[in-house]
Amino acid sequence: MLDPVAACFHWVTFRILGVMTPNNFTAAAGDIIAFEFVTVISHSVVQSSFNNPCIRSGFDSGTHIANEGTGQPYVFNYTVADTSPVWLFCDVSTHCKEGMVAAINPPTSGDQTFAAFLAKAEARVSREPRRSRPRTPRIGVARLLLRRQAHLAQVLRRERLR
Ligand SMILES: [Cu+2]
Repeated sequence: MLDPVAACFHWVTFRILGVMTPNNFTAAAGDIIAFEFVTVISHSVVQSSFNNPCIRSGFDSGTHIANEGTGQPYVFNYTVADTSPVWLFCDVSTHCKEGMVAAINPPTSGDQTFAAFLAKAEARVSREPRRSRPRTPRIGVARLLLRRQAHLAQVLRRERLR
């Protein structure tokens, strides 16, 4: 939990491995959430909805990395309007369905908790059928070269027999 005395300013840091830290917390109207982009891997913070965790339906920070050259974090500030839940995700690549979501003021009970939101985001992965590729025998380059040599030798032998 964040210190309620310092609750007018929240820092949310993006980590490389798909997590916003913290990813679920309470904030009061007027509080500023500073989303801190500290990695060389792009992330974003985009508002979504509980029912569609990975679909934009509100503000969008744009895609950011740490400031180039200085390595200092790029900071995107968001001011909390009221205490109703704000659902968030990163819209870069597959980060959302890998669990890169967050919520400001999510209900702590009922069916719209942060855990339910996270499960919904990640469920998008399991619902997508895994593409099963027909297995083609993989021939290493060395074996391929050996085969080619054998073939050439055969051709030469045939030539000599003529
Ligand atoms: Cu991301």
